[in-house]
Amino acid sequence: MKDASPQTVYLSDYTPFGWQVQDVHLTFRLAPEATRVLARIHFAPNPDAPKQEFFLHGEDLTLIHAAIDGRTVSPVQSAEGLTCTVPDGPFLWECEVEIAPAKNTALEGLYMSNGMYCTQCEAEGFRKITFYPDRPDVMSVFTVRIEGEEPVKLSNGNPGKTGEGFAEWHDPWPKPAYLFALVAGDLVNHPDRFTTMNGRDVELNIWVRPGDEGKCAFGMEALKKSMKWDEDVYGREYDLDIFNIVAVDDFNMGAMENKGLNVFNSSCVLASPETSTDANFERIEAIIAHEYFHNWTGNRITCRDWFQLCLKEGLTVFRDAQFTADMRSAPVKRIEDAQMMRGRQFPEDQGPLAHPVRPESFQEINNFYTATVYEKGAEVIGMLKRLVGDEDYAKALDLYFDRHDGDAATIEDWLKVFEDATGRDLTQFKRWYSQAGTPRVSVTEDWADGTYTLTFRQVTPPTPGQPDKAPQVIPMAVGLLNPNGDEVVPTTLLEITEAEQSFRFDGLSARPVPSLLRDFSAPVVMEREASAEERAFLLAHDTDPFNRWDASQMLGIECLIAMITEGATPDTAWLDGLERVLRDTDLDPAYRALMMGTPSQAELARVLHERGHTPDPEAIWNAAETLAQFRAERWADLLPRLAAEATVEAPYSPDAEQVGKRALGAGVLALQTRLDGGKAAQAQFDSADNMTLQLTALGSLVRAGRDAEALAAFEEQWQDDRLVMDKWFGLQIGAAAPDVAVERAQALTRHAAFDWKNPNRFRAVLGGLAMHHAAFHRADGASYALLADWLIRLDDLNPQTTARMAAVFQTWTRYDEGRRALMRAALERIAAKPKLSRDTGEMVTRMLAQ
Ligand code: 0A1
Ligand code: ZN
Repeated sequence: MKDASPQTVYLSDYTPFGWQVQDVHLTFRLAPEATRVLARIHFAPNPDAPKQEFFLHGEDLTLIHAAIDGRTVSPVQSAEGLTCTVPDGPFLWECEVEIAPAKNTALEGLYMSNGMYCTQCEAEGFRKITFYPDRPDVMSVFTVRIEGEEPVKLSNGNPGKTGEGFAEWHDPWPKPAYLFALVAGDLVNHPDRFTTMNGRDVELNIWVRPGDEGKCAFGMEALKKSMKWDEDVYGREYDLDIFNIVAVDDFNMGAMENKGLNVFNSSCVLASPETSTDANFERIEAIIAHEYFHNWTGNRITCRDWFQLCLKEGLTVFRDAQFTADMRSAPVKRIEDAQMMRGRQFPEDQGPLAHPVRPESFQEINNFYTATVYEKGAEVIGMLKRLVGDEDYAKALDLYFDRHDGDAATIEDWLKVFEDATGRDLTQFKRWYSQAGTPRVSVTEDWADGTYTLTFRQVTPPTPGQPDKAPQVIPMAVGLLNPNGDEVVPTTLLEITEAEQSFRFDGLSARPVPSLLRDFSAPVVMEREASAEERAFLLAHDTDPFNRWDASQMLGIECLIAMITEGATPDTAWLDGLERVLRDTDLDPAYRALMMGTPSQAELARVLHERGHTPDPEAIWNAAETLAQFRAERWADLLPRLAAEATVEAPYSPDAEQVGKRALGAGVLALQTRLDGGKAAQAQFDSADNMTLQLTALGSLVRAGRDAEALAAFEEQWQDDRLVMDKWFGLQIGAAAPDVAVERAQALTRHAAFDWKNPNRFRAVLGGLAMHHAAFHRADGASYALLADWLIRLDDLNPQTTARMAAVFQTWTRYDEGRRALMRAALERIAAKPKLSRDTGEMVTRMLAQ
């Protein structure tokens, strides 16, 4: 029997829409409170669909008039849409509705941001614009006319006629409604051009509010690099005469790949050295690439239904990761991706919100834009590529683009392409799409007569709705080192397919030290009782940069866990081994900066929980502080040397080399501040000529509790820059001591510039608090209560952002009884809110079901 809830949608219920949409003509008469949308749509019966009632989605629309083939009709309306009697053959549907973009605070459909009209239609926002079969497998050619006084009026495709008070656009590529976009406002552009591999001359623009023109150059370069890379690496060429990007201040997510008209959260496109950090620059480059790459993986080949979301997102994240690895450092990118998986996806996969990469049911699709669909979805593609090899991956992708261009495809289509291109049977591999949960892989070794045997066992713990799991295909990249540190078996890919499976290595002269899961070759947890000596050996000798880093992380975790659970002192053998790595000037500073980092406190809580302990956030905080102080003192001689290496003499550039140096410098400054009470940080703050140095220094001053003057100076300097002020709001919570962070957050919610309706600002403050492990889990529950208060308040206005942020409670069952009760109470309070949105309702119900 199905879920009692009537709104649950199931993958197994998929039925094609009964009509094809031959073309769509839309006219928008813009007005903030009363925009009129006129639609003329040609429908024809779909021969491949079962007979069905004619139903069009529509929400929050005032129907003014509807006609079929010129004759007025009176459809039956509900909260979800309308039904209507229609002719047996093809017909013309005409419809006029009224909507109020100025009142749209949910930021879905057509809304206003700072006086500018913009749209967000993924996943199901188009139904708030007009009545339509708002599903990704219904694709059509759109022609759009925008009428309004705004100087700039944009939509998808190529520009058509323009004149006094109107602009027309035509998109020749059939697309689903979720890729529709419209923007109108007082905007200025940063223009450029790109010539494609077959000589198409493409006009490029980044459109921004007047005053922001100076922050577009980096994004434009990133766009051109992305266009070139997709041609060089995937053979994919751009397919319109124009490509527009628009920066919007109020946006629920990072950006959106609307055909020919990408809309970006301004934080993900605007950049200047004075106002953006290195991390901002890197993120902007990656997101511009991601949205651009969607043109082929998402737009030209789209998803049949929303259950297939990973088809476009997993692949596009995988492609943007390849791009970043090519533009910057591959090992650094791989380590950052593993950190992301462990920090964000593993907790999801191991908690009440766990779901397969391709979910099988949902109530609100907006709740499934998750780390599992995106990041694990990308990891699954990475595994596939490792298994079939680079050449066969390229063959399979060529076949995918050839076979499915213009389709709304499924994961079955995707896997079939690999099967056909390589002759492999991917039946078992497909479990990566259907089974939720993080596989745990344990390993035992055997050594006899020159033969070394590794025996792996895999278990995937139960997840909601999936008590039993079958073994998955795990590509395990392994290398073997001799006791003298030489690599005797270079990276070899073992294919684990059984619950328990052994692999033999013959002809070895000595018992080797294994380097397992090299390059993070599968998104699994390795459970291996390795000795500290063995890890220290890998830290010193492993040729795999990921595993070298991971050896240090594991030693760090063991060290902190021993400090927390046994009151041990810090592991000096680890720190000395690490110091040797940090002193190795042959190693890239960016890599050494990552090496210097210790596991996050949330990560420690997760590992403690995995090992059967109840994490104590205060004890974790104290251990992390003690270790940091210990490192600072032990490395007192090393720090000035690293600081010198980290100094950049050249003018600021966000290139990989400079970014690496500054990252190393930031690690040094954090420790230095513990020794000098903030002197170096203050000097850096006073002299900084770029935001990376300024913000790093401010963070250190906040951590040292010497921040009053610097915070005031920073506010004074940047009060007119929204994106910089988001950093100011976030940092003074994120870097604060746990006992003051919640009061700070509370005070900041009363600050005149706390515009809680802006998702970036809301996230800076409330998200900043939730990301601070020790502060969020303060034993008195003050943070839980504050979060719940604000989520309840935001839910009426913006369900999507509320629901996403509610996930901060997903780990609630890991903690002690007191905290559990307080978090449960917070969740129950949210659940009890009158008129709770479907988005938030689904999230809290899933979390409380545990
Ligand atoms: N497809 C976009 C992300 C996105 C998803 C949903 C949105 O609104 C509900 C907005 C953007 C991407 O992957 O970049
Ligand atoms: Zn995407």
